[in-house]
Amino acid sequence: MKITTDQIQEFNKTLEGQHETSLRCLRDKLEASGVDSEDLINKLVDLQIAIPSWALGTGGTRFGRFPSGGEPSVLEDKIEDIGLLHALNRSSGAISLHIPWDIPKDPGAIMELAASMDIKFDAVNSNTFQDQPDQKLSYKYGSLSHTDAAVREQAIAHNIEVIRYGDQLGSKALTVWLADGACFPGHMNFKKAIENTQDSLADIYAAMPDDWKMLIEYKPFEPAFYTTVIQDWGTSFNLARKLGEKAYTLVDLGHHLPNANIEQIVAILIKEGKLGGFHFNDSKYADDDITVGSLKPYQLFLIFSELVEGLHYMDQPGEYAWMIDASHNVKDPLEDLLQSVEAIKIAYAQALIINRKKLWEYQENNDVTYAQEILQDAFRTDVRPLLAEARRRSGAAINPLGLYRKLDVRKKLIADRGSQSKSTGL
Ligand code: PSV
Ligand code: MN
Repeated sequence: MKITTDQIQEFNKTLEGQHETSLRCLRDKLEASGVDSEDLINKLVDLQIAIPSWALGTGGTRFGRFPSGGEPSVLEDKIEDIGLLHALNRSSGAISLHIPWDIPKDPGAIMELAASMDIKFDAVNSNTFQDQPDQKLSYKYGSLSHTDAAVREQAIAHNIEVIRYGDQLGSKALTVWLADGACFPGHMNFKKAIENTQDSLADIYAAMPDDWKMLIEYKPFEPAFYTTVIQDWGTSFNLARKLGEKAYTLVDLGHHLPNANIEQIVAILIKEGKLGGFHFNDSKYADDDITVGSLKPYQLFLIFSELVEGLHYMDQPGEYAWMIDASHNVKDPLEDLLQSVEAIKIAYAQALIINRKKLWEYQENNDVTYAQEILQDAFRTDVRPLLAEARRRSGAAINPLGLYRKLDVRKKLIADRGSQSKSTGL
């Protein structure tokens, strides 16, 4: 299924009057406080968020799964789904593949299909957390950290194979997330496990093309319940530091123990030049993988505030991988992804309107009250008309979710693919 320019324009016409009124009000308010709203709109047009190939189907837990139908079961259909998202918001112009869930059988044809929808290939993800049917050795007790060198070699070879796939598609980064860890105290020798991991990563690093990045994800627990080998940002940072300048830390918002100060982690990684990118999601308890910004929008805003602050701090601002990593248990995955992209862009726009100079002044003078005020003033500004304008100018829908519902996209996907079609992934 495709959404045409005519459908978008026709829909936008019905919303234009109301949109222009709210945009005018917001622009007046922002210009009065010295914000260049044109510049802001351009920045919003430019921000693209990668969609993971595994988030287009219904997620679930070990207790069950309740698919709503029309899921994309092959890579071509997944790209088609991202094409729909990108047509609706013009902000989802990248896909992140998980191998072997989504092996491109004919890379040339896949690239052509993606290019026809203006979609690029973001970081590729390896998978040594599951055993595949044709696999020789098991990852039951780990992969890159395993006690047995033969298992480590198999996991290294897999990661190198993933790089090769990504290279054929124009990806420039490998994301490594390890489920390696221990379920019970005593099982894992901490020092040996991290040493093995460091050595295995060095072999993978050596096989990366020069213009690639390695993004090392961390997570405190799950699926291992006692501990994970790369449990926190410090461990990831240390691995990346030792590997070299092409290795970075990847921050998945859901991979922190409760109440961790993620914005501070982000600031320190920026300062050290080791922030590689994000997996955006939201959570209340642990790795809940729910819609970005649905629970802690202020935290998301504070993270973006550090990112914008980083633009001033660095001589050369870093280029980060922006990706969603979520699971949709009871919502239509495409609707959830539209909401997530919107939440990310709202946080970004709010961070851009912070009066940075004043904030620095208040920080220097320890004016605690006004430092807080300046942040909250930006956070409490409804910036959605700016997002809508950025979309309108780039040929997207003023209200993507509204058009998605109006066109009855899910119903059409079910008619095309059937009510039982299942997506690969977790
Ligand atoms: C692990 O929880 C994780 O965040 C990693 O990024 C995986 O690759 C992804 O989720 C798989 O769903
Ligand atoms: Mn993740």
